[in-house]
Amino acid sequence: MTDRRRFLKASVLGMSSPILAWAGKLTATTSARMPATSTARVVSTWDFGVAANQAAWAILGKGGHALDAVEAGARVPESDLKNHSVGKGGYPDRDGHVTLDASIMDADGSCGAVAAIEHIEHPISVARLVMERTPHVLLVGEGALQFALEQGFKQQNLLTPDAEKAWHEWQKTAHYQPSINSEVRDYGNPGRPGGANNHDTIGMLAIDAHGRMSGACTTSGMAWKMRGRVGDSPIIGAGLYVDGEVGGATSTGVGEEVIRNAGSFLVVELMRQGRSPHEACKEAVMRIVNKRREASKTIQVGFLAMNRAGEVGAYAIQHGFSYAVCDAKKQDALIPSQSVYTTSYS
Ligand code: SD4
Repeated sequence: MTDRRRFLKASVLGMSSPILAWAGKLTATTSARMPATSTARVVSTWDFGVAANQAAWAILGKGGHALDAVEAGARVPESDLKNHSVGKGGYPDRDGHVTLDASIMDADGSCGAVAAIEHIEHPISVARLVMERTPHVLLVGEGALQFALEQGFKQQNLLTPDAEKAWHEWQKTAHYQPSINSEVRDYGNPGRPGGANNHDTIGMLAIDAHGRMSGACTTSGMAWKMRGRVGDSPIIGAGLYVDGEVGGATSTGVGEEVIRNAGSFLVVELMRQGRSPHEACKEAVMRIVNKRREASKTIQVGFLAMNRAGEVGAYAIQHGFSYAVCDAKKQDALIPSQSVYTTSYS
């Protein structure tokens, strides 16, 4: 257990820390009332969101643009070789290929994405260039790689020895069956000790000091997936959606369920209708659960949202989802999300 997790766990038990008091407000049944729009803030999924937020804050704290902030933040887990769910070091598909998905979106609806791109460490930066330098939204596979190389990105091997070893271990018992639900054992464990199926996406949302909102999402997708499988993360409206007039949302977990329900778009539309970020995330999660009661017991989906006033909310199917919040007052807060199932699955 990391020091941070230990601290959070101790805090949850002791209910004494100021961070927990703040977190408690954020995770109350309605989102906390947050400072005015002009106050910069960045939020990210999972514990590795803390480091990503700090990179984003280096830009936001100086009055920089939210778009630059989320790109810089997303690049942190993309380069973290210990993170087996994002970027370089990510677990491969069942044939041993590391394929990456990423999307980026700005307040005015501009967006770009890449799916199933290989050999490029920073798909989020390629996604940004798809947005800025092409007439398209989404490039996939070979074409995405070709575009990245044309733009000067370097081709490299993303399959690290650790990830390759885990893939070989998986092959011993998996009978070539693509993975989809096995991650729940780790999601169900708040400590998530980093087992072979430990798997999460980073989704980030930022508001800068000028009130501009942007979002980013990047992942290596489900470990041991079928070759060619693409999840929710690069699909605008599924893994990420931002509307500067309302707010933004992003997701983690089983992408197929998020895509089926146009998850992040749904969260933003619910906020447009007046729901708080927390209420909107909860309603989107319940839409998935109510459609697939039995299946939902063994899968994880989590949504994270922030509205244009800077209010933050999250909700997940399984216990164990967390999100990081960073602003001028606090740089490293990690907050447990509420969930449908409140006890550990495993
Ligand atoms: C996907 N949503 O590819 C991503 C993966 C993920 O936790 O978030 N896993 O479906």
